[in-house]
Amino acid sequence: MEMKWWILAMVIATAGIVEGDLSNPPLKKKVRGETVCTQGWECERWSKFCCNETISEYFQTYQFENFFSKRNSPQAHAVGFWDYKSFITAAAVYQPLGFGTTGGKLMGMREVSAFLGVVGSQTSCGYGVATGGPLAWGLCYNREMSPSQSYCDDSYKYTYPCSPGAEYYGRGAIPIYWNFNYGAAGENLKADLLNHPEYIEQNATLAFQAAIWRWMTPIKKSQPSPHEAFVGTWKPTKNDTLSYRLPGFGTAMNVLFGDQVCGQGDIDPMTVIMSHYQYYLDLLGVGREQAGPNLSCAEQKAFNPSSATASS
Ligand SMILES: *[C@@H]1O[C@H](CO)[C@@H](O)[C@H](O)[C@H]1NC(C)=O
Ligand SMILES: *[C@@H]1O[C@H](CO)[C@@H](O)[C@H](O)[C@H]1NC(C)=O
Ligand SMILES: *[C@@H]1O[C@H](CO)[C@@H](O)[C@H](O)[C@H]1NC(C)=O
Ligand SMILES: CC(=O)N[C@H]1CO[C@H](CO)[C@@H](O)[C@@H]1O
Repeated sequence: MEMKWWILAMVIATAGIVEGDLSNPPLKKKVRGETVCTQGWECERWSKFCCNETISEYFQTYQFENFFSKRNSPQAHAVGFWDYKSFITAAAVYQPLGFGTTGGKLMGMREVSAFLGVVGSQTSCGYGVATGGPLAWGLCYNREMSPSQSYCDDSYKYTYPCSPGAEYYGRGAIPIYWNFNYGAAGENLKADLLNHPEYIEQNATLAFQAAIWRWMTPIKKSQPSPHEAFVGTWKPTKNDTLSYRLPGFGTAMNVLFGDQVCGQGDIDPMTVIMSHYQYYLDLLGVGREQAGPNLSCAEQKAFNPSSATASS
């Protein structure tokens, strides 16, 4: 009798674990007074960001297909390259650092829409709005098609020396350019991108990882990453406020594209990125009215004016 009760208890406990695994609950512990968690393969490093939902819980395959429905059409330049699994696999490296996992589910959905909105606009086959014509879809490219140079900056010859014959033209889901960016991204991702920049156009996981690296990394120490600017963990300085740089999507665009996109009024290069973000919010059912404050960077001063830097 005693024995049977024990077995029953075990069966119930086991059932509980199985059910728990299906809904992917975080394992929690306290580290120096702070709750940290780990959940599933997607967020397995103990982190304060992993206690909420992971990206695959609120962003699923069919939604990725809706975002990029024409990426495998005959006119696309990267047919068969991009897929949902590569995105989630890539995101797993950065979810413990807060990518898509900062501030709760709504913020996570907004951040994935914002990031993929930039991706969609930068890899688009055309210049129309995201909702528009057949040329507007994202993930059409995985590399810059007609590079005008090999993007080797020799002033980095001691830190990120160019590899003979290597070309550091734009590659990835948010294209990265220049030896110093390939070098820094490669260090972060433990991939030898300085000697093998071509890895990014051969491997969709790396192509997404390089893009998420760009999204999660400030260009300069004194500046926010696009992620920090977007989710609002960044506090603007007085200079930032005077330059109309406030937390929101606009400042994320500013970090990524500077005066190519920002501070020029409502120019197409900016509105195209914004409209991709807004369209993806609609597709996720979040709705574009949830895009957050300071969506535009039309009036912002660029963090890094193009006359002074060649980093984007
Ligand atoms: C987890 O989600 C809650 C509720 O949405 C949110 O308030 C909190 O900031 C989130 N925690 C982290 C670490 O992002
Ligand atoms: C693609 O890159 C990922 C991330 O670095 C790596 O884990 C994977 O093995 C690579 N795939 C191939 C086929 O090289
Ligand atoms: C603030 O902006 C001014 C003018 O653009 C600049 O000269 C100064 O270096 C900036 N200060 C900081 C701390 O960034
Ligand atoms: C310039 C601008 O639009 N600033 C807005 C940024 O967002 C904050 C918070 O919602 C608003 O108060 C500002 O007016």
